[in-house]
Amino acid sequence: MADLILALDVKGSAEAVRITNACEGELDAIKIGYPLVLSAGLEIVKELSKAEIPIIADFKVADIPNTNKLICDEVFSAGCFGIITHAFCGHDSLAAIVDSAHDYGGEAYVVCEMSHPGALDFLSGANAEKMAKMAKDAGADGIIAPATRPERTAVLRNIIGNKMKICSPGVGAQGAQPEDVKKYVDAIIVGRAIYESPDPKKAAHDFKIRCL
Ligand code: NUP
Repeated sequence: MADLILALDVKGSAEAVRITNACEGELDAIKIGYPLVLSAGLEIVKELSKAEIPIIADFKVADIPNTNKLICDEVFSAGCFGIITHAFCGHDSLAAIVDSAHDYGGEAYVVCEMSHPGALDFLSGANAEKMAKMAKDAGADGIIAPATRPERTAVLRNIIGNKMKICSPGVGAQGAQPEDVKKYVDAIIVGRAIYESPDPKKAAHDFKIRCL
């Protein structure tokens, strides 16, 4: 069974709260990112926290260690439970994120292979495998691996083992189905197929059932 994470890439707090409330009882976590935070401010975390489910900041952090730590300070002080980071800046940048997340009692997830077609240019293959190994060595809590390429997610699962989580985007609008990856992952990430649905609760419920 895989959890359901809503990718809440809507604009503004009113729409974010509307979708969150509509999906009450169906979600295991909410993932926020630049579209929402740039339009509504980081204060949106406090508002969404009323739903009492973990909030993960998908900022795909990619900077020097000091800047990464400063970003973590903001994210975790705002009330987020987790952060998504890139790993291609190297082991020290990654360590800053993982250590900072753990200092706050939070979790860090590392993008290894992305779900979109252009990922095949850089963020796939041997690079992805190297980053999965780096994520494991850094003590990260999980990785991001693509539902759109389940065979690759299986390869990355073999590298990290069963103690780390895999959160897998690409289900719904990007074409993957929950059944493609649920046996390899701990959670699927679904955005547009839920928040653009005329009935977000039903859409979320249907995905949840299909993750069983
Ligand atoms: O490889 C990735 N692919 C991906 O789609 C890594 C991600 N973090 N995401 C995010 O997952 C993307 O930014 C969006 O927030 C969500 C997928 O949304 P949707 O395609 O289901 O609408």
